[in-house]
Amino acid sequence: MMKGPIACLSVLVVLFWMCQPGSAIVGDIDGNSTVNLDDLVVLATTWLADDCVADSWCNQADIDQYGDVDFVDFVLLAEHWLQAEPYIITLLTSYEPGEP
Ligand SMILES: [Ca+2]
Ligand SMILES: [Ca+2]
Repeated sequence: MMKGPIACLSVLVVLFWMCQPGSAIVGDIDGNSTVNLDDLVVLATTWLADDCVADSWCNQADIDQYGDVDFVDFVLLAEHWLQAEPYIITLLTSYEPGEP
C-alpha cells in the first residue's frame, strides 16, 4: 500500500485527470471513455458537414476541429478504434453524488 507523498501525488494526478473536460482519447466523440461504434455513428450522421464551429464541432465529430467532418476525422477515429480509458478513470469520472 502506498503511503506518504507518493500516495498524495497519485491522488492529485487522478483529481487533475477528473477535472479535464471530455475524454482524453482522440476519437471518443460521445465522451464515454471508449472509441467504438457509437462514435462512428455520430461521425456518420454528420459526415461531410462543413459548418462545424467551436464548442459543438458538429457534435464533436469534427475531431481535428478544421470546420468539417471528413476522411481526416474518420482516420483519427480509426487510429484509436476500441481504445478505452482505464476502468478506474471511467469509474471516477462517471460518479454521480448520491450513488452508493
Ligand atoms: Ca465513445
Ligand atoms: Ca475535421
